[in-house]
Amino acid sequence: MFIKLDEWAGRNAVTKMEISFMQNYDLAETAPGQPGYDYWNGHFQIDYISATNAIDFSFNAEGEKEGFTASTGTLGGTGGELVYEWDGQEGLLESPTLMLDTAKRNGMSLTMTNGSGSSEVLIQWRTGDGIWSEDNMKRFTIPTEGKFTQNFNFSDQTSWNGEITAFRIIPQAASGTLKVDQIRFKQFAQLEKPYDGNTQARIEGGGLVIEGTLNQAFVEAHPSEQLYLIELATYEDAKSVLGAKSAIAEANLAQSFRFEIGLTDAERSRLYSKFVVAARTAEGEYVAIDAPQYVTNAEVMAGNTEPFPQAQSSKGLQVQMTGDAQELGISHAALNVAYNELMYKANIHPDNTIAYEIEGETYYFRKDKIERIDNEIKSMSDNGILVSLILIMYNSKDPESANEYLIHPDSE
Ligand SMILES: [Ca+2]
Repeated sequence: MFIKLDEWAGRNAVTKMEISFMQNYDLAETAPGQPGYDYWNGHFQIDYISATNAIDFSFNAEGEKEGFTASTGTLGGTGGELVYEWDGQEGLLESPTLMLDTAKRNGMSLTMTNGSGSSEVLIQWRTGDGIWSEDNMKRFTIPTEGKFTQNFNFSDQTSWNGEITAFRIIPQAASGTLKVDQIRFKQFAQLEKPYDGNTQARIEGGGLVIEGTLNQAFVEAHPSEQLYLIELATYEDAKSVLGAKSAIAEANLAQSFRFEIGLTDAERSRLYSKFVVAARTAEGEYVAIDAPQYVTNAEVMAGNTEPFPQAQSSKGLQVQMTGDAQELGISHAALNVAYNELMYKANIHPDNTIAYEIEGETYYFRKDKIERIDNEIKSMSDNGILVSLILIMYNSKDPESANEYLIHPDSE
């Protein structure tokens, strides 16, 4: 609650403040006998009262700077904006004293015009200890022209903690103007802590190489430690499963690292796996240094390296009747393929089955369905039509099909 006193002549001679509430000032919604009808049953608490010249950080009162100060240059409140001009040395804007609870507000939204020419701005903050520390800063990229509203999210900053007592806006230029139309403190979605390194996975010399780099600061903070390579299945969520995994390789924790592993694990190919490189906390928990990575150059394994064919024209259709498609003279066609119709869950119709073995397991495809699709595709591709397939998994409960394993139990 803000009580504006600036136009009150007595504002410089306040000796006592009394706060009271009016009882029963409006009984419109209160029936006789209910709490509040003839007595107060509520709770009244004041957390703090501060005398400040901050109004609402909208800077809409002409000439009002709302308690902001500048280290150099000129500062004024005009046209609904806090206008800062500086020239010759780097300046900064400093807020009045605040009492901002970081548990309730993890960022701010600024509407401003950046006339500094720089595409960056630093926001610095001071907490209860009163120190302007280099640790209490975050750099943001901002537009260099036009008026914009941007969210400045500090939820990834461990030093945005406790009570913020002031903040600074530090433009990254020796001269320019900054016009601040409005500042709002807000609660944003939690930002993920940025990763401390980066990783790539690729096929090299018939094996797999997972290599990358770590930030210098991270390396210095973890002397003589190890990095761990962890293999995950496509569907596994690194955050929830990492703790239960064992590393498949280790390397020294250094600014650059490299793991070399086989492309297969016994019979199983690792082409569909994703790889996490992790360090360990003092408690022994894995901490990923980058997001999980897939192999990025699987094409080096391809048996067929013909270039992708070019369609003769842009004319194309999603096709139901392949005969029609040919008569219409299209150059490419899309065919729906109902994947739920393609497999048996066991070898229950050997006369109508194409068995396919991979990684020691046999899968049973329905021969009639596969041959039908094959015929449809061939009749079009023989006529120079480029065919694309749309794989669709219908939620069919055919008890002979493998659908109970193919359809996710939570799907709708
Ligand atoms: Ca304004």
